[in-house]
Amino acid sequence: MTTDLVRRAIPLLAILLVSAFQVSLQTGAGDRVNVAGMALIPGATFEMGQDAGEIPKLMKKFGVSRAELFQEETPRHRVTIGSFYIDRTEVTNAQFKSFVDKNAAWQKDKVATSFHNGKYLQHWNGNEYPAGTGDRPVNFVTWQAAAAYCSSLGKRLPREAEWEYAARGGLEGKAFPWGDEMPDKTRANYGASEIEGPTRVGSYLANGYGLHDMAGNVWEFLADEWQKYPLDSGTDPTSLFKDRSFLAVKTRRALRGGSFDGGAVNLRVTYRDSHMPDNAVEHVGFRCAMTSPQQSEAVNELLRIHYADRASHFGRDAASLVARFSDDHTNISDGRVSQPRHEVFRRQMQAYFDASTFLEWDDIAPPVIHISDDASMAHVIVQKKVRLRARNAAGVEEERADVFAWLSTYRKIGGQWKLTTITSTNTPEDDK
Ligand SMILES: [Ca+2]
Repeated sequence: MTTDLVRRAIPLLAILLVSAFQVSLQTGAGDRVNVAGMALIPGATFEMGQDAGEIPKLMKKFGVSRAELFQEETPRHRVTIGSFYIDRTEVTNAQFKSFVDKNAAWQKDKVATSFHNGKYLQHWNGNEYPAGTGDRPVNFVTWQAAAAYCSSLGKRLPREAEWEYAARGGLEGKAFPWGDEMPDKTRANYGASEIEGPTRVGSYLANGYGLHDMAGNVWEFLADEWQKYPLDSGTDPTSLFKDRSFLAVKTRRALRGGSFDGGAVNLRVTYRDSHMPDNAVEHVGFRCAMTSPQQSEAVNELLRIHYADRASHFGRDAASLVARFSDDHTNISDGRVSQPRHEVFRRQMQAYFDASTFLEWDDIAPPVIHISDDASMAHVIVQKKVRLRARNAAGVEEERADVFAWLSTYRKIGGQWKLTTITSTNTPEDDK
């Protein structure tokens, strides 16, 4: 099987698995938050923004004469984010209506004048959106109304770094959520699509994380104050949502993603803009995000295990590796099933490590981690390329490269994550 085939097969497998899990979870406060319609994005360290050196090329590519248009995206810098949930689509008119029906303070005729520019829900008739637009993104909303909506569901607005990482959909260094190909009207609702208004959410293909309209349809309000890069990590803007202090926000807020009204250049995952928080306009809406401390910690622990496993390979440390396996773990390797006892397995692994020198372990994509409802079970999917030097059957040392696809099942046993099943397929690189 080629690497490409492995790449295509894994997301399918992931979709099948995730559907087996419940879609609600416990927040720290004990309230159940509905995560239906959200995607779980694993925490990561990534390169945010754009190199200043690329600007002349970008100006030419997008036919832009003003370099300032790209200035706010620079410098490119490393950012680390924790795992989080994010809505798969923009919040719709129908969803926003159920919010204002329950929260009178945010109804069009009751909202405080200090919270909007006079255009809040201007296209609505009282608490009714225009007929036939229930599945379109809500627009003419303010940042505060967006924050209040998310807060009412135990969620919050996404951070700018989270949004950019999520928009990339697992791709590295690409311009758009789908890659580097230029936009056209089949990919996103933007100016050249000539729709001239918001369209049904999810009308265009999702990116690698299952997120729709991260390019176009409506711009999306984010939690962060508008700042030059790098963003100040001292104040976490998501803390605003815990005590509803978002109501006191008066400063400009970041926007992302472009809209039905904008150019191809705005659809780039790094492109930045900002509005005042009370600025309700036609081309801006939002989506929500959420951090679950329990699930977040589980994802982080499993990622730590992943990197510790990697270190065990390079350090020839079979004892540490095997300690992370449950006593009765099952190993399915290229279709062969075994249940090696702990000590036997440790000796096998140590012999393999002693005979090998690991030169490279490169994750082809970030590990995909799915956590069960109560954070007691998890699936971890890993694709990696491994290059090592080892003796062959004839006793001659040779270098080989393999591509592995791993599906591991973990259970929390005695407070520790233990690997219970590992299914792996191994494709020598030469077979490609
Ligand atoms: Ca959008």
